[in-house]
Amino acid sequence: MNSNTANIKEWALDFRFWNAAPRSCVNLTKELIAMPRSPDRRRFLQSTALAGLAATAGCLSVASSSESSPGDEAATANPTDSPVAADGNVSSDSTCQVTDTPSQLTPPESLDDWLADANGYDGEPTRKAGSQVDIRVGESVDGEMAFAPAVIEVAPMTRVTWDWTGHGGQHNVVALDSTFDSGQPNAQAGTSYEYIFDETGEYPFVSEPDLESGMKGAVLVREPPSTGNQTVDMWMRDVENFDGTVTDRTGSSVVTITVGVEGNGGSFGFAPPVLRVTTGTTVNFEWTGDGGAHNVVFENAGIHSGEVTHEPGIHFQHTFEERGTYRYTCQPHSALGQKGAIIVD
Ligand SMILES: [Cu+2]
Repeated sequence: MNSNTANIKEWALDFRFWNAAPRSCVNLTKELIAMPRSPDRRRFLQSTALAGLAATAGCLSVASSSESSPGDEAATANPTDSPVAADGNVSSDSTCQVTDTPSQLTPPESLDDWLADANGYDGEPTRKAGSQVDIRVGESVDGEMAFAPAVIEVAPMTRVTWDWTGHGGQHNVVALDSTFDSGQPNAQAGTSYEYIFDETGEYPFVSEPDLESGMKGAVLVREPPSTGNQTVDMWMRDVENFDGTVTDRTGSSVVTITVGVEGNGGSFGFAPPVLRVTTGTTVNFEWTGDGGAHNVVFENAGIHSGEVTHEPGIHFQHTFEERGTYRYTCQPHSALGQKGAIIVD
């Protein structure tokens, strides 16, 4: 590690320390947050003057930029460059040097306990199946500022983008384990920060100015649900109302699949999403009437319900005489993840 990197690390430690310090340090904290504390911080400072910051992991872009220089320069900034010169040597100011105060930004022992008072979180992570997921920064929930959704579950290699609403003052996005850090708090609507999660794990994060008021959340990176049937797993990978369960109705002569249940960002789900039946079973597809007009189109067997419809009721049935793994979708909502599968044994 060269000395510049070491400096940056010290900055990072200093900032955590100061930010967690008592109220008497408020003014100093304000000075500090205008200074670099990590490579990302430096990147952010540079990017404030640039538009269209290149979209790489851990990049932040600011909507109000006035210049139109390409963002590549900032995105590829060498993190070992000398930190931006500080006007005052704040680390020599002793008013906040309470050396035993632990940083508040350390991963919690129990994530569930830590999330218990997260604004806008009901205890159930929101599973997001796409490769790109957005979180709003500064959503008013019961009068409190929240991330929305506060807690998401995603698969590895998902790109998560935090989008500032501009509401509720200054916010930032900082992982408790320092995995990601959007830089200094910002109140500008249209600001965004993104990070690509390539490893499974639990990543709690906060908005530092709102640390005490519950504006926090977590990204839970988990392998996608698996049934053990690879064809099904691949097909269902982007289906949010699928949790890996195969509903076993083998031996039933008639089974109903509901079309237009809650899921995939609206009433865009089939239920049960994955069904196991035996040959000779008739499957009825019953529309709820929710989520607009749906249809049912099978990928691999020339089976389909025909025209889309939004009317409640059973509009389609099929008797499966051949074994196989059948995949189907609703054409208008396929991209949203309205998909299902039937395993016929
Ligand atoms: Cu549909």
